[in-house]
Amino acid sequence: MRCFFDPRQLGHSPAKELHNGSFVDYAETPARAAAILKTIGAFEAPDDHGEAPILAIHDADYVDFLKTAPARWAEAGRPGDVMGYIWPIARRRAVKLDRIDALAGRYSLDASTPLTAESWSSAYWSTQSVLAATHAVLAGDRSAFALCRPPGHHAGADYLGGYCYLNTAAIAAQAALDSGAKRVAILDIDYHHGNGTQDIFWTRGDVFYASVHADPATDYPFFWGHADETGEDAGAGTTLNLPLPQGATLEAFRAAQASALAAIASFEPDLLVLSFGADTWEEDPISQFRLTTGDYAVLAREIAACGWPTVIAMEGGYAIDALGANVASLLEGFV
Ligand code: SP5
Ligand code: ZN
Repeated sequence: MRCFFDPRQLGHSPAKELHNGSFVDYAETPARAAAILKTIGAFEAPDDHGEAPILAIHDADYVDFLKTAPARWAEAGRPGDVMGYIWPIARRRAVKLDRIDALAGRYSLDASTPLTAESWSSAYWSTQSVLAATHAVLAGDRSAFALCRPPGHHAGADYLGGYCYLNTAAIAAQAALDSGAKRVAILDIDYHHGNGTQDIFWTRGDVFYASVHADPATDYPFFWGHADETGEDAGAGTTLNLPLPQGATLEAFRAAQASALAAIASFEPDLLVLSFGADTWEEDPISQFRLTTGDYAVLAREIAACGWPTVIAMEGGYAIDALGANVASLLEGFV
């Protein structure tokens, strides 16, 4: 299977995130990607498809914020990485904002996703990696893997969050549609619900979003991923959320994934984007499922058996010592 990654994806390395009332070391580190690179070995650098596929999903003013916020933060005399501290909850409206703190709140979901001077470049090349994988699959490969880092599924059209800045899975799905696919499905098996991906395609009937994840009653992102969220307007019925309780093992995960695959089969997609997080692993430091390394090959074989051309986009997974083996197990199940 062709695997894509650009070394510029390593530059982004925020220092701290706000977690349960304290600033703690940022969990989404360059060492994650390095561990996967070391185990998988051969990666290709992606071609540059430019900003158009990004702007097909993300608002231009948000993209401008990602590029310019670190310099504006420094100009305002702030130390460290860009982080919001106020969010527009009540009576949101399109006020013209200039202050960096207002912008940081306007364009973010949480205080655990800082921006550094390298973030734009790393997020940009993360999307180029998923676009390269998408074009490999559109050209006839059965599957391709993009080592997306930073990850993407918590980022919406105009907001960052959950260690995500640009929604790689959504950008891949849209690129496939723009290259002639009629319907695309996204299966999200990261531990966390992909609120950004769901939000982006909420009212669209040409993209089916199915997610197996930790129940948002107990886990981030709390406000999205509940079973009664099924989409609206043209997207009514094209969102499927399958939350599982903490402690879930392969048996429960596999049954939920089978439900997702059956729903996707009824949708008859031309292409599948798999948002893959290895944070479902039994000893992940921030998550509470109990999948083993071998379980990823089992799950992958069941996805591959459906026969859809598949773009695999890396999302979370924070147990660095096991990350390479967990990704290798998933990829083995596909070939
Ligand atoms: C892509 C992805 O998996 N994002 C997950 C974001 C979850 N954020 C909430 C949990 C944060 C836990 N942070 C602990 C840091 C310890 N160094
Ligand atoms: Zn996750």
